[in-house]
Amino acid sequence: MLAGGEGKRLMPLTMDRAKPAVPFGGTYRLIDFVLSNLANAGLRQVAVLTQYKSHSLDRHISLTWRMSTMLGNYVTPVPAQQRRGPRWYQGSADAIFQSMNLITDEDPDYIVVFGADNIYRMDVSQMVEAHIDSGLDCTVAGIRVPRDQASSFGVIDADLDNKIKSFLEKPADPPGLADDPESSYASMGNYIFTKTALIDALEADADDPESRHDMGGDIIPGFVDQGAAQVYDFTQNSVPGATAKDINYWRDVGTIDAYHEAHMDLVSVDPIFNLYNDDWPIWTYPVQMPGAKFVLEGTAEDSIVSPGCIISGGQVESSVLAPAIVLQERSQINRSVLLSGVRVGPGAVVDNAILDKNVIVPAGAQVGVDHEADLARGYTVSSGGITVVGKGVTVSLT
Ligand code: ADQ
Repeated sequence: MLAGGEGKRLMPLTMDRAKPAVPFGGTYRLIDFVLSNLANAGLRQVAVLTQYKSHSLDRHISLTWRMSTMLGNYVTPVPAQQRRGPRWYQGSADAIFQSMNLITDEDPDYIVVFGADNIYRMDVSQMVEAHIDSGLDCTVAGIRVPRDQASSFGVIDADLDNKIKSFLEKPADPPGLADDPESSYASMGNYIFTKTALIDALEADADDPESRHDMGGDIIPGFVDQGAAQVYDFTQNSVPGATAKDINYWRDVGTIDAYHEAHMDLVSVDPIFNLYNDDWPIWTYPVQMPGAKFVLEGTAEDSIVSPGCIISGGQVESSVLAPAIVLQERSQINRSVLLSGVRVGPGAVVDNAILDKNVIVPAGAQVGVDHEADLARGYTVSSGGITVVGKGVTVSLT
């Protein structure tokens, strides 16, 4: 698993944590989704390659994802190895290259290389089967996305039997599909390789002075050039308990707007992504806190409120509250995401905002109501109009 991404576009949420460790959905971290998909599919020998600000990620993995070693299962964080001299990983391919001893020690037939920062459910074993059946060296998971968003993805052109004809990493002007010109076929950043082919490709890449050592930019196009790559269409995948709405839901939450929007997908009455599917659970660290408490006419509508929260006369609408948040009388929280430990004082208003851990919104303060005022106070405002307040900040009144 690749979990060393810096997540610059999620700043300030990634100021002190790796992108896969960013909290999501109240009680989860982004990495829990892919690890749940692997674990539920029976793939339980997982090395998580970390690098950037990995402390909270390491802690989360070792607390949450301990597995029985007696059965040969493990999820291990692997810090940057600096195997090729004193330098960090240069790109995602270099991360795997430098951790090659993990592959040679285990000696598997196939290697599943997945990204760590997307929200979705997937039965990965179905993709493994498709890879084995094809006899090809490389399988890339693909999904249709609106063409105007496709330039942040690898874009695939495949023929009718799924063989990839071309792969363009983040093209400025992404090609549309023949049967749907306003959509493009995007790589989900999830790959399966036949072991020997991956080792050969990584060794050749390591010696190539022109390469940026990136999986999407260098390794996948190399397999495509050799005619050795196929696409696995995500719409072929199904997990038990999926709803008509959330079957094949997949979101890259790499920007503030996408992160906020994916939270809104959780909280509608008929959710676009259903966290409550027990047939394909998303696992995380269990919160050791009492249930959320509502007093003094505190209410929450179309919202997720995590354990340990006290809604003391506040009003919450279309929002996601992580554990241990306290809202005081007449406070209003609307279309917002509050991370753990946030305190909101009497009469304060939080609208279309993301408040990182332990932010304090004092009595009468407003966030997300006036973007000029938010920017003037040093908060981030996304292009989609979402205000983000960084960890531990006390919001000023003006
Ligand atoms: P990006 O997500 O932009 O595009 P990248 O930043 O390389 O690509 O991140 C991919 C994964 O690798 C993430 O899980 C990240 O945490 C991890 N990663 C990045 N650098 C790393 C490093 N040095 N060490 C360890 N892990 C690292 C990719 C593909 C696109 C595809 C999108 C889908 O390149 O083709 O469309 O994912 O989201």
